[in-house]
Amino acid sequence: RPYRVAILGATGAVGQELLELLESRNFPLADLKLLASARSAGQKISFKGESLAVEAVDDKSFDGIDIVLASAGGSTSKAMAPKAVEAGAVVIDNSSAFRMNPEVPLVVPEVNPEAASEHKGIIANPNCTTILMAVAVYPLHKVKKIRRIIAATYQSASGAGAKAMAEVQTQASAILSGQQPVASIFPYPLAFNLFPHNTPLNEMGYCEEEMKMVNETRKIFGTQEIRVSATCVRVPVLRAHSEAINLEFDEPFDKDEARKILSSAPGVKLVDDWQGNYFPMPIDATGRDEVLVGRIRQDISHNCGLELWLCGDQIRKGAALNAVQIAELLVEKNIVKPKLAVALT
Ligand code: A2P
Ligand code: 11C
Repeated sequence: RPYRVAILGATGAVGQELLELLESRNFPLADLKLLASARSAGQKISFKGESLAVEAVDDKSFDGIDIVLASAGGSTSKAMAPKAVEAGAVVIDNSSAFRMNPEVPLVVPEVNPEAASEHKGIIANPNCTTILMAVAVYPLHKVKKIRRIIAATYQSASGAGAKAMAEVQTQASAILSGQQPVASIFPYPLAFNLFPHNTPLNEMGYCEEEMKMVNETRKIFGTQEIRVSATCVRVPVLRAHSEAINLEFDEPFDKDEARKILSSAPGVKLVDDWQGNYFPMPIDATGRDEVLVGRIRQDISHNCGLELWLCGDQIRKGAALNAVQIAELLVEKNIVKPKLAVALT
């Protein structure tokens, strides 16, 4: 049956992509409600040739809604998701608010679709860097167990939202016309620069983004055994993240076997042209659904090691597409309503 869907954060970078995906993937919609902050109330957004007005979210916004796709930040999700669940909706939440809650499935449909069946009203969409890495490395982990992952990320401005994307463009124009770049969303100018991800650091010196890659990967893969260490860096790219990934397996993993596995892995596109020296680039990943993977090579420093490089659209597979795929999974398995009638509050 068609579903009544609300997008919370409809005016944001991810919200806009959610609209595009619901339309292009022909999601079975009975009704679409666009929610954001009071700042955007009344703003018109076109969807399937119709002009829809954005509404300011409040406690009553979710009456009659079946599915909420939320991407309006952690504090908004914390405040609003329980209200939506009380109103009978399932919330697919793109924020970090509920990801590590043991009652909340954390789902990448190519990796752990079965986890969605356990939902009690909220399903969390993982962090973008984690999603992109999981899609690329899980097909290898299924064949031979990964013992350790060392990742370095090159993250686009879009991870910090639509205003951050605009800021880096304004900074670039300022620099090119001989003016000083101004940073307000980011702590430093990003145009013609890069800096370590600016989320808070823990006592070990890892930032939140790095710890998300550690903890979320373990939850999605269903094992605490995998050791993960990451260095996350923001780079002046608009909307696709890149990651250099070193994998250590329990036993040697031949690069040609890895390439073969990844050439038919769901959600992956192999871009591994050694003759042409052509490998994934953010410019090619932009606007694409697949995670581009290449430079698959034996690690010369470890006989059980493999190296790979990936790029993926942060707004699309890193956020909006993964959320819509989860919604499609719920529809396909007929589990939009939780199995237990116990709402998570
Ligand atoms: P608004 O445009 O009204 O501020 P992005 O990640 O691209 O910055 O987008 C964030 C999204 O979250 C926007 O749609 C924004 O709406 C929405 N948002 C931010 N704060 C709130 C809030 N307190 N209540 C509802 N929506 C919010
Ligand atoms: C970034 N990955 O690129 C972040 C954005 O936990 O969903 C998303 C943060 C999150 O800055």
